Amino acid sequence: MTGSTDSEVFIRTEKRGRVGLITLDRPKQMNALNDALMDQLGAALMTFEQDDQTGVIVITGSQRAFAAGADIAVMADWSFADVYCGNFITRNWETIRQVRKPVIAAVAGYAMGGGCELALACDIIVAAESARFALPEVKLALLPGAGGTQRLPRAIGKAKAMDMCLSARMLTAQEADLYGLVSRVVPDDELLEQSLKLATTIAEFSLPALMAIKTAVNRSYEAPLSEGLLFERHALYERFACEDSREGMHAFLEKREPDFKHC
Ligand code: CO8
Repeated sequence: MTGSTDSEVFIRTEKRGRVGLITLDRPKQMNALNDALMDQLGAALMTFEQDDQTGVIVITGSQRAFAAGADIAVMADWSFADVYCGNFITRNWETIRQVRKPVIAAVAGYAMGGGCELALACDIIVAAESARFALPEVKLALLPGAGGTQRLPRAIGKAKAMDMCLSARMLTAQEADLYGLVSRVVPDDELLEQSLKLATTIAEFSLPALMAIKTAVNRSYEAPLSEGLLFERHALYERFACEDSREGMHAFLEKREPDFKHC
């Protein structure tokens, strides 16, 4: 049912300063997402989330594929009972939603189906020129089930999202940039370097401020404007209870670099 043995490892993790890097590593299947990979990804995300010395997390894949979607070979013979009783997706796909630190997807090659949805669940997508984004589940008589029908229209609007979901249209990195799906496009050979550079820049800022910003921006998807504005105002007030905010403002006035303690 899982398409792997318990001992197989499908991700690699490492620390680069205050950045936690997670590399999806299931090359023969183009990083197709199975239970074991998603369990390992969830565990790695939570490890970095709980690590005081990590400020930002980067998820990347290979040159050929960020991830080609859910593992079709595993899903092919599942029944309704398998997915319903087994709580498919919900049981181990949504750990990323619990992460309060910023998460960057560094995408080269194919980001398809669940792979595209994983990127959409991240806070920033940096795309290599080779990146290709699609939600081709319709070809399998399925539909995007890990947030694609909800996050894609919020990212690029209904017209483009319907086109992608209903026709399986694949976007180039340039199209994804034009439509607002990705934050920036970089040459392939600079993807990791530029993503880590961006992550390092972000990770140097005060972590509680970063978490508050992430929460407030995400709230704009969930709440009416008046509620979102109220949430934002209180999030700002809370910054004044934080040592880092005083340090940031005093450092500016004293024309020096701030020394954030991430508290
Ligand atoms: N699942 C399983 N195996 C895969 C997958 C996949 N999603 N994608 C690629 N592979 C395997 C191929 O079967 C092939 O294996 P083998 O060498 O043993 O034959 C190997 O990876 C290389 O693939 P290709 O030979 O097809 O390589 P190409 O360069 O010709 O094509 C593509 C690359 C375009 C990515 C092509 O492989 C493809 O179209 N893959 C399927 C993409 C897809 O349909 N994704 C959506 C899957 S459904 C889904 O994600 C549902 C989401 C629901 C929520 C998610 C919950 C987990």
